[in-house]
Amino acid sequence: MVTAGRGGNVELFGYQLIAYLQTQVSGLSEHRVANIFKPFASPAEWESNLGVLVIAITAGIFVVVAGLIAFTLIRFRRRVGDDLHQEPPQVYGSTQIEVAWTVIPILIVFVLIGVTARVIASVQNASPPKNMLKVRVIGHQWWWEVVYPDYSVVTANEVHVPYSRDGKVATYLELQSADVIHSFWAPQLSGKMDLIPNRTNYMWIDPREAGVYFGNCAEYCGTQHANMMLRVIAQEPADFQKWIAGQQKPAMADGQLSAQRAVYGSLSCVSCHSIRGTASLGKFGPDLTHLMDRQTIGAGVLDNNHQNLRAWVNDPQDPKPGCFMPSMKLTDSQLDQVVAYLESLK
Ligand code: HEC
Ligand SMILES: [Cu+2]
Repeated sequence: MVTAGRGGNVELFGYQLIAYLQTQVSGLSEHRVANIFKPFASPAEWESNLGVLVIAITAGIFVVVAGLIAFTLIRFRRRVGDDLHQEPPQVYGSTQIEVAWTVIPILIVFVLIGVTARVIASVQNASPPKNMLKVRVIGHQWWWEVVYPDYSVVTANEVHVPYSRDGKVATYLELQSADVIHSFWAPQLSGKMDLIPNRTNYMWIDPREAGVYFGNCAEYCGTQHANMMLRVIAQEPADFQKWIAGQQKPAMADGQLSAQRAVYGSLSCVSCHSIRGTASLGKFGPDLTHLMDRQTIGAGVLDNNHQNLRAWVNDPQDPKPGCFMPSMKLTDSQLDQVVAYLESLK
């Protein structure tokens, strides 16, 4: 479901406030703190504008109503010397006032319905530009499979796309699920869209600036839902082409590492993970063909570096309890060899 017009929601306001304070305290970039009021793509911008309009209208109503209440409370308060046995003048029935307070709210509601419907329609009905890139995103408990069907590329948790300064390039996402319902949300690029089993949903994004846009699963999907993070990495179109060409290559087969590769190949990793160009053909977990290209491990739980990779392979249940990769109980030397092999997957 597209959530247009998320403004006026107390919870979100709290989230935005915290996000704002985080940027101030930590000096993190704005992309990292995914502020819906700082959109970087058309759908997000239209929705954010709508949110601001809704907040402005409802804030206007709030000021008028709260102002009248405050005025009444002060102006007509009980004062010393008031005769408590005498009723104030009673006023019954004013057609004019009743018509006004019925018609004005109805008009406001219809304006809000109208602008919201228009934004939803313009996001849904946008026709794909000629230069569109197709990316299939498949939600898994608790990671994202990212497929480029036109390039035979499969990766995980990071969606590389070309950026589009003039709106002439856009990425169309086909959203599917391998298990339960998830929801794709990169707040600075677009609204939320559910990934539903046995169904394909669509959304599109056209990030305007190169950079990393942070997102998360936005539909509770089990214990590690909060650690189902994603990154949209928008690149200069030429850099994107370079990236995709690199991804199309099969896995590096460094002759020096044949012993290490053999250790990996002898373990049951191969029944869950694919490494293109090898006999590791599992489909249950993320494709590892170009693992070292990724910034994180475990859908954002750990930065991708030597220490963390070793810790992950040693026991993924420690950084990500409940995740569907078991601790493989490797010996120290197996661990060293497997990690050395993984680190060659550039
Ligand atoms: C039962 C299936 C299964 C087995 C066996 C398995 N894995 Fe995994 N692996 C997974 C799943 C599922 C994930 C994704 C976990 C998550 O992020 O929630 C994963 C994630 C990973 C990741 C992180 C990938 C990324 O991009 O985040 C690495 C690296 C990895 N596995 C390596 C291995 C190695 C090495 C072995 C063998 C020693 C192995 N796995 C055995 C299922 C498995
Ligand atoms: Cu999810």
